[in-house]
Amino acid sequence: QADTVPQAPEDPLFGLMAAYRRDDDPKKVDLGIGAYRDNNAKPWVLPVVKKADEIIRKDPDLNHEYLPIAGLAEFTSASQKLLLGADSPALKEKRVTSLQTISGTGALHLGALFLSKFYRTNAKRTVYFSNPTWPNHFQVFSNVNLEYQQYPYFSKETRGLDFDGFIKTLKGADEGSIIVLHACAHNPTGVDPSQEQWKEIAKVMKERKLFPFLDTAYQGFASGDLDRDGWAIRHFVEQGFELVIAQSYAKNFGLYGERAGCFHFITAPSSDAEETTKRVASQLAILQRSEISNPPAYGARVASTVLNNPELFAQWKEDLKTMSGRIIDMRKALRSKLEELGTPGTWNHITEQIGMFSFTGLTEKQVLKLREDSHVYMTKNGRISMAGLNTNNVDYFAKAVDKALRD
Ligand code: PLP
Ligand code: TYF
Repeated sequence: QADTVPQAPEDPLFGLMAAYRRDDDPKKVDLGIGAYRDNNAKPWVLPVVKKADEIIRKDPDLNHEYLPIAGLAEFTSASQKLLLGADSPALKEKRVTSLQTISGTGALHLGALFLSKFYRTNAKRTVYFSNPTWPNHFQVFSNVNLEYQQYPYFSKETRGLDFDGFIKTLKGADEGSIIVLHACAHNPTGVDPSQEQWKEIAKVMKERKLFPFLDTAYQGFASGDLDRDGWAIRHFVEQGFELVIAQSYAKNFGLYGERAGCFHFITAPSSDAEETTKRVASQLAILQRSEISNPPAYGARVASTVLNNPELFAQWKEDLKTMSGRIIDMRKALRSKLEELGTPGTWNHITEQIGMFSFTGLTEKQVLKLREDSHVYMTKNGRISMAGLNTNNVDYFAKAVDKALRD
């Protein structure tokens, strides 16, 4: 029977990582995967995570029992506060239900699965993604048979936001369409709407009765400020939408492989909102039970230990500043080196874009040339992970780009 199974293509990002590992040139540069690296190009365990780990290990009552279906309660409630603010009316009015998930991907999946089963507002239940978006969005939503379209997002001319195209598509979308929004530090472009633009996006979505599906994988990583990076989410919640949020702690805690994340459903304000939220929670628990029974404990314990301890929380903010600060320094260094070399084109977008990634504007041909000639690895769409740059390789990379653009 299995001889009818067609060969699937390799995941492009993981394929790129494998090609990097096979390259034995000492000058090679990895700008592929979106994972933080320190100035020596090494993975970085956050000092606050090390501290939390020690605290967890010292606990004489630590055991390896199953967590509840919805996960570690201290973790999900701290996650709500981190996203929405401790005094959020949505929390006071018991309009929020949250489940611990297999990182952000698991939260996206649980949300998509829930909507595929219960979302009735729009018969077609079309999902809209930004163009471009994180490629996994397509697979996660297609897997539960939701159809997707895309809204314009990135302008090739300005290398910034195509705000007019974005708004025009929202205005033309069928009522009830699901709109996936990157809450901050858009992957892959590094381009976010301004607060004024977010207000307009929310206004149009409200008018057109569109459903926000917020994906937040970089809170604290974009600006180094948790509240600032959480602004768009809080704005949508304040507007009284019914909405969902997929939250990942992979990047902001460096807990990639531990799969710590959370899914949140927020009911719109109404007299029976609390009851509605309870019914939603009961269905989410059944979906979670059938898929993973209960989520993994370690990553959630680490995050929860930090989120619930004021001293550790303060240290976490410092660690976030270390990561986001180093990335901002690398943006400045790359831009100034390219400008110093007089590399063809303009390079202001390197410092204007934010978060883990920059969309350089390099073409696929130039990307492949950089790989061939200079052993620099980046995705074919011209995205670089800023975290792969450091004081030892940024000049080398700038010169390699300069060469690729002149040949
Ligand atoms: N959403 C976006 C836009 C991302 O960039 C990522 C990570 O790269 C995720 C979600 C979730 O990743 P994870 O499942 O590792 O938390
Ligand atoms: O855009 C990126 O670089 C990410 C990396 O579970 C990634 O796709 C890899 C694994 C994963 C989530 C994100």
